[in-house]
Amino acid sequence: MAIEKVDVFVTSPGRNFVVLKITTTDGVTGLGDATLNGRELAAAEYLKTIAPMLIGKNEDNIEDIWQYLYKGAYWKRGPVTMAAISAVDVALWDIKGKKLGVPVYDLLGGASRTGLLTYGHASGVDLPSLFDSIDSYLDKGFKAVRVQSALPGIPSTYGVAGSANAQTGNGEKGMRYDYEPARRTEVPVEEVWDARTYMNTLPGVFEAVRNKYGNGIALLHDCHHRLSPIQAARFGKMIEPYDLFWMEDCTPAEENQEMLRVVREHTTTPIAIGEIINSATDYLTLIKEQLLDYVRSAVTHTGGITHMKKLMDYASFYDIKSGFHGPTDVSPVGMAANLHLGLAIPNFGIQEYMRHSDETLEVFHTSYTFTDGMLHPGNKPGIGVEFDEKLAAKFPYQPAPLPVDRLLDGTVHEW
Ligand code: GCO
Ligand code: MG
Repeated sequence: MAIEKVDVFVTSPGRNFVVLKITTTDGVTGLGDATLNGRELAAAEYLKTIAPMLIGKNEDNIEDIWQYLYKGAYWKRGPVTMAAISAVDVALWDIKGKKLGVPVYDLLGGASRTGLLTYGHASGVDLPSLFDSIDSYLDKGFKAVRVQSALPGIPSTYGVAGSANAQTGNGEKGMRYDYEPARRTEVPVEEVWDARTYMNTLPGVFEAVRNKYGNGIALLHDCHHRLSPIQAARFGKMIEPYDLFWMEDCTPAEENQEMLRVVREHTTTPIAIGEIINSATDYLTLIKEQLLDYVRSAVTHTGGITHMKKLMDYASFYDIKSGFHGPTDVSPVGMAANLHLGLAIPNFGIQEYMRHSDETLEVFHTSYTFTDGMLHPGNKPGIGVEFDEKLAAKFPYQPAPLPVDRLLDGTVHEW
């Protein structure tokens, strides 16, 4: 009973993914996800560096292996380290579930609910295309929808299908927003950002959406780190009448977390933050001072199930809920890990869900289900995902860095 083999795969079925497979001496395998969008090879190299250290360790001792990788590295935290540790951690939970014949959520205390409220990504270059997009999500059964809109005079902006670089997708009705494979270049493409245009446009968009659809659906929005604290405070206040479920990453609070106090003092619009925060330690101030309402981290970027469970347990004492990151750059393995944890914790909030492309789903066989706007991880032992290595080998890595943003005067800005 020991770890015998550690394999790292970088594959690109529709987009790039980093997959870890751990095999034990009795032939049980577990999968982990270390995909770090635009920096995939760095995460894969980190895994290759730690792989020999895992051989011979008892796969049952998940916590000890976590501490060994985290404290033992001397260099703590950071996205590459935490994505790699996460992949090992999820693979070990997968193995434990398979060995015991139970789904991972059972190991985490069992199901706290019957399914996970899920939101999809609607967007439009204008109101009619936005309404079409929202309709297509409502038709699929979604009860919560993220709303993103193009900005007049700005050629393409984050989150909007149909703007310059988005792709159409997967036979789904309407356009689909996803940065890969539209952006396969070694050097990032550049986009333009203007906060004034944004703040003048978005409140009217939310008003139009509420007028058309009423108050029955949950609406979410991602500001994608683009506002200053005082702009975010004003924006949150401006959109209060439209009752958003959350505004996400309103300001880049991962560096100066105190900035969120300014936002909090001015608005009751709920705050979701953290998709690029990668350790529980980095949430301590945010949670203790109640500067956020939803934790946006993904299991796959934040040290795995072991670490995220601790983070969410701490958050639960402050009534702060989960809103785990679930874009297509979280692989189906990472997505399944999010779902198992989300089903088990008492303070689940909502789960983001962008369906992966058909190509991706041919390589990763999932057992999670989507019914009536709710996801469920399924009841297979472990995390319930299988990986077709042979097929994966047919999709070699291609560089695909995320875009870089500049202001109208050329200044580099958060994307
Ligand atoms: C989201 C995110 C993503 C990120 C992407 C970067 O809320 O889903 O903001 O769209 O931009 O995951 O890798
Ligand atoms: Mg986001």
